[in-house]
This record gives sequence, structure tokens and C-alpha cells, in this order.
Amino acid sequence: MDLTELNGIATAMVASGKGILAADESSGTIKKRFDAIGVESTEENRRDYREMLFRSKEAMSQYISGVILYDETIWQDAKDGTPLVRLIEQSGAIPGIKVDEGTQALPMCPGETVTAGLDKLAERLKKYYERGARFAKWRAVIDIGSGIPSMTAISVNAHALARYAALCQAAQIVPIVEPEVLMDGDHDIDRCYEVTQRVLNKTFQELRVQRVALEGMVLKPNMAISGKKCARQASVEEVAEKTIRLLKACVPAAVPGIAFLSGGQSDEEATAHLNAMHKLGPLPWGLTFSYGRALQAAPQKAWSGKAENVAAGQRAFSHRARMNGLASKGEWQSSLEKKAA
Ligand code: 5MM
Repeated sequence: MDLTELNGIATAMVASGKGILAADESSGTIKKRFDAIGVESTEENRRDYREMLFRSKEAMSQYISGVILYDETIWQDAKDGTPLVRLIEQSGAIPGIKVDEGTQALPMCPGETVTAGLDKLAERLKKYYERGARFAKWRAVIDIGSGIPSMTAISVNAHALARYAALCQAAQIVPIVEPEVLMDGDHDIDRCYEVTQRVLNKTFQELRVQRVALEGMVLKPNMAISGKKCARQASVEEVAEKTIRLLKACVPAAVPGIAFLSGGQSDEEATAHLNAMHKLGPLPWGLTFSYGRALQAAPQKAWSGKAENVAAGQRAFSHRARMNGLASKGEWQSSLEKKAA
């Protein structure tokens, strides 16, 4: 393992003013997104949509540091035969790959899951590296509800995240470690804080036990935020203040960067929260976005599967990428949120 190189890649992924595009929707998830805009989820449509994003010059060259791909996408070629992964490289962004294989029911723990995908991971990483991937992503999912999460779910998911991260570093690939505490329930922000703290502490304990070099990874956490169905929705300032307090307590300064998931927040909320956190600096790590829905909802709607809408889709993507790029420096203002034409 060349830790200097891993650290350089991780640092570039969280460079100020830039963030990561999570375009790694699995087949089931992208179908849901396409259903919402009335587009059939064929291999060609998925390719055309992602090609539109990766050819968005302004967004990709100025505001996107890296792109997380799904297995299908990393092997796909653009219409003109150029591998999609080369389009990303040519834009100056770093290609990455989602390597988990989704969640499975966790035995003895009703309602909880563990993320699968460790089998043959070393071989898969080798092939992804040869294709151009320089970082990877694995997402563990922790749900908050009555009597959950159990310590069992937190523990097995942290163990799997650390196993994955160690395998990545051995393959000279930067692991994005994503332990997502869902914001789906009616819990308040303090319950989210408390659960996320347990999850992050256990995850870093496992990372240390399995000898993962913290300097060569990126953390992708949820924010400390109210559940979607909670009657009291915390303000932007409260989310920012509690998230920074939580991360400072749990994430060692050796970690080069933190890139948030959006988790179902609206586009503007996700931007406003990141921006507000940067008002609370200085921070010990790079702090940016790795959004899926909060970057793609607008371009998906603008594109709607029509070739004549490609330019509009790219404008919508560039707008959101720019807004989040500014937020990653604490320079965003809500007045900049005029609709992309
Ligand atoms: C883009 O969505 C990713 C893939 O999800 P599935 O494996 O469930 O299809 C997801 O892991 C994503 O990278 C993160 O959750 C962040 O995306 P959001 O939409 O929460 O910002």
C-alpha cells in the first residue's frame, strides 16, 4: 500500500469548492428515479442519462471532484464509443465505484440489515482499479425505530465496513466509508445524534482494529438531523451546530475528509446545511458533499428522457453542483438559488 498516494487521492476528493457526485444507484433505485420522470429504465436510457451528467463541462470540471459509479456504468461506453470512465477522467474528476451488494436481513434482528459484498471483493477491486477506479464506496444502513438499532446491527455493519476498507487500501483504492443512519422515522435530532455517535464510534473502533489507515479514507456520514416525520424540525443552524459537534467528537483529525450523503433532504436544505457548517470553522478535516438525490433530482426532471432536453439537464446539474461547491466553502447564499433555466 502506498499511503502517500491514497492520502493524495482522498485529499483531492474533498478539495475545497468541490464534492462528489453519487451516481451509483443500483438497478432498482434508478428504476424508481426514472419512474418518477416517466422514463423507462433501459440500459441505453441509463447510459444516456449518465453520459449527460459526465459531459456537463462546467459542473464536472469546476465543482465535481469524483463520481461514484455503479458496476453497470463503469463498463459502459458513451454513444461515440468512449468509455464513460474516460469521460470522467477527461473532465478532471476521479472515477470511483460502489462495491457493496446491497443490504440483507440480519438474522435474529427483526427489521435490521447488514450490507453484503465481501465475497471475492479483492478480485473485483483489482478489475475496477484496472478500469480506472481510484476510490470505492460501501454503504451500511442503520434504521432508527422502536428498540432499534441494536448493538448487533451497529457492530456487524462496522465490522463489514472495516473489512471492506482494509481490502480497498490493500488494492490501492481509497475507501469511502458510509455508515448511513436513516432520517426516515419520527425521531428527533437528539436521538439521531445519539445513534450516529454510537455508529461512528463503533466504526472507527473497527477501522483501527483492522488496521485501516485513517489518512487514506473518506467518511460519508449522515448529518445530525430530525427524522422526516418528527413534529419538531431542527433549524439549519441547529443541524449545523450539532453535526459539527458530533463529528468533532467522533472523527479523528487524521481523516482527510468528510463528504455527506443527502439522505432525502431537499436540494436546498442539503446545500444550506453544508454551508452553515462552514460558518463554524476552522474544521480539522475537509468537509463537502457526496450527494445523490440532492444533486440529481433537478437534472432528472429537466432531462425527462428527451434528447432535446440534454442541455437543460446539464444546466440544472451545473447549477446544483455550483451551489454545493459554494456551500463547501461557506460562500453560498439563498439568493443565488434562482432556477436554472
Ligand atoms: C445514489 O444512491 C446510492 C445508491 O443507493 P442504492 O445502492 O440503494 O441504489 C446511495 O448509496 C448514495 O450514494 C448515498 O446514499 C447518498 O445518496 P443521497 O441520495 O442520500 O445523497
